[in-house]
Amino acid sequence: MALTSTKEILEKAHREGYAVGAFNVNNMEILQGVIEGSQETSAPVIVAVTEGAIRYAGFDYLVAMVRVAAEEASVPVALHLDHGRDPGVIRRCIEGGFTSVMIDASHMPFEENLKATKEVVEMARPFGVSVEAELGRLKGVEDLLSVKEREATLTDPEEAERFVRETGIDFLAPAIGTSHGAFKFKGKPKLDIDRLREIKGRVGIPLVLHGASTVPPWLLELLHSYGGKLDEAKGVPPDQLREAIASGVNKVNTDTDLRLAFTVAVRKVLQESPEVFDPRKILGPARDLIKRVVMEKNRLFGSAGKAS
Ligand code: TD3
Ligand code: ZN
Repeated sequence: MALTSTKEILEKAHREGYAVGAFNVNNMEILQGVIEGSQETSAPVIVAVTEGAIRYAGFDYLVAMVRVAAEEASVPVALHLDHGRDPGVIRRCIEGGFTSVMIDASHMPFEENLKATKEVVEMARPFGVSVEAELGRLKGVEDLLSVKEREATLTDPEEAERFVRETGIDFLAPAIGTSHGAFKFKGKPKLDIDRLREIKGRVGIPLVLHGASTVPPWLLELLHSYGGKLDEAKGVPPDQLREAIASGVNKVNTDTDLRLAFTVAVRKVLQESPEVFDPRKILGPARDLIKRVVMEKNRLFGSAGKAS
């Protein structure tokens, strides 16, 4: 089928109380793994590309690949710009067939974030493209904040309410304690679920969880067994992710876990079969392991079986 509206996919998830995976893709094998995993679990799926992915693969290449993927797929597929910052890129996505864009002005002061976000909503409306925005800041473990400073980076529910009302965005990404990458927590992982519930109650639209990779121990173990090195890596515990979904998250952004799967599979072939030099024998297993991880994710998110 053709690309499906992100809003349609997420409104259904919001109504029925589950989340849909937004998986980052940079090349054909990752995309195929994401689509195959979603088909196998009958799950709707959001294909996410960043400005970095567009620089890497090229805008037209990515859009063409995702369109073909959607045409061939038996499940709804949406195409989303993740963390849009460059107004030129955002405009190109809106005009070029994306079903949603994220404007990430979360690094700006509140009023400026609001203004920049509103402008993107106005730009996107005539094209029927939906808009995600971020309020609050995602911090990594390396940012070394005190408890009080950390608190200040999390989304204020009252501000969230005003932000959604005045911008007219379709989906909100609040900061509740996650961060991007493989090193999310120094001590015990802790998401601010109470804050999330309050935000959901006030805004009443689909919420997005960024930095939601779980960094599965089995993948880390494999990575280390094939010579990779990622000591102290820590993701969001699956139980807390489940709680976040039960409390109003409807889109779960996942990049790190796919990168880990890709790297584990490539390391395995290269280490176990030194005679291999056919790219298909190196990247095929990466596609297969991504498929397996995506299947596991869709079951955890509750999107499995929700394709129709
Ligand atoms: O927006 N994204 C994906 C892109 C971030 C840059 O890699 C996320 O929120 C994914 O977070 P995670 O936990 O997979 O790093
Ligand atoms: Zn993100």
